[in-house]
Amino acid sequence: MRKYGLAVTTLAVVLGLPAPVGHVRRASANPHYIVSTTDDSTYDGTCDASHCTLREAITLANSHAGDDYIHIIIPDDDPGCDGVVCTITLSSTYGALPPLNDMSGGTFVNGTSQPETNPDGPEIVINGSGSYDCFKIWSRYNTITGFVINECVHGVTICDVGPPWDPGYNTISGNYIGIDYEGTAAAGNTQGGIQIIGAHDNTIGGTTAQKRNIISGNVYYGVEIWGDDAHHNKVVGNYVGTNADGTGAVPNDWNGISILEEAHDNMIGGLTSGERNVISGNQTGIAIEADACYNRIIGNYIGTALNGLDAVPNSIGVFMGNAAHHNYTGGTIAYNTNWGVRVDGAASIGNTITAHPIHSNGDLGIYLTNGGNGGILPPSITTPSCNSAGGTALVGRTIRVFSDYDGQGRQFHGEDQVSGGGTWMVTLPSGMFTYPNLTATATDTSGNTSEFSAPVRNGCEFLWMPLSLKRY
Ligand SMILES: [Ca+2]
Ligand SMILES: [Ca+2]
Repeated sequence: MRKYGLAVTTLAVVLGLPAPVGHVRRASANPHYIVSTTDDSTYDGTCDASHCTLREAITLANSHAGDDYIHIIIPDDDPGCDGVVCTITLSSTYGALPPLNDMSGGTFVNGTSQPETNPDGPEIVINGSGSYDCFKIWSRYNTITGFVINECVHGVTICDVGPPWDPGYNTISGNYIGIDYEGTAAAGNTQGGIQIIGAHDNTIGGTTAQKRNIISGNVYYGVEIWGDDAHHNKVVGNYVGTNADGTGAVPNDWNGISILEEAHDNMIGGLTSGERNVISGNQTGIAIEADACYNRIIGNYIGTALNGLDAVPNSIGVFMGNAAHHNYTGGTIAYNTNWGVRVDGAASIGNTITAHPIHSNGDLGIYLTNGGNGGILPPSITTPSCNSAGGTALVGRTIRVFSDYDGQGRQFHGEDQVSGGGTWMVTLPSGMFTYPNLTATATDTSGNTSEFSAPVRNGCEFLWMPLSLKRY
């Protein structure tokens, strides 16, 4: 898989040249530390040709001002290597790895420098023995890529610990976090996969397959974004809760992604297919809670496999509760065993849901409860036909019309804003509705979106049935 740049990187190391990242830098100013052993129990504080542990390399990169590169090139006769992967088990003598904390420059921690031996994933396993945090970041512009990160307490923690540190602009990409090196079975971190606490502008994943993280099998959550200084983080292009093929569940036992405690303006997914996360197989796919606001969930597959078609259910697709407000949910939400989207609580308001398709969820596609989204009522479709739907609603509301086999939103057909006369109408430019039932949602000017309306037949079953049957 992600052997991008390996040959160049390895050559660069041999020649003492800078790694192929960033702009050209003087090698002498930006040392490469080459980790050469899996044994974390010996620490002499130096990295040389005879001995360099990951712990030593991180410590030296921190103390050296400016950017640094840590490559992993462990001989295959190292006792920690089995011919497929090399496992660095954190020592009980030293515990958690030291945080990356050099505010004068970022550190690029590169597991992809290890020669290819594992056809199913990264070659270097970091194992926290179930007792220790593994990677920790307190500073800026760091990258962690190309690792299997298993059985830590937290796999990766990006944490604001206060001045002089300010964590931001870090990248976590191309890792297996909480799942084994074959990408098929849980080897969970005992609290969670990636934790972003009070940190901003970090990127989890990327838009290419090489940058995809598989974040699955963690005991509580896959990714947690926490605190009012946690903003403008992006989670893009990852598989969260599935195997490495994106075809089956390897659940994060609680939430795939948690956004909470006033975290705001974070982006899960994006408008391009490369930014899409597959968030499936978890207890709850995405949970936004505790005053988290202005977060955007766009373009993801939530409850489906990589192909967007097969079911890999979460229990709940998206949960917004406990005063989660003014968040936005789009994308595909299907096959979740309970609700597609649940908005819960009287202070959970202004949450706009334009997601489609939403279909085949076990309970309602959109469920408002305990005053969520102000309990805004869906519109009634009073004039259904083969190619149009209309009705009445409060002036200013935006009505979105869908068709479905059931009462959700398998196909989006268009929207209209309720006119001064209190009426709305969506008319297809051509053809007729895709599925026999019509539903609609209403969104008010404060951003609250309703449940789906009770489904009504589209009024052209006589025409629709024969056309539909031709497909089977
Ligand atoms: Ca050493
Ligand atoms: Ca440094």
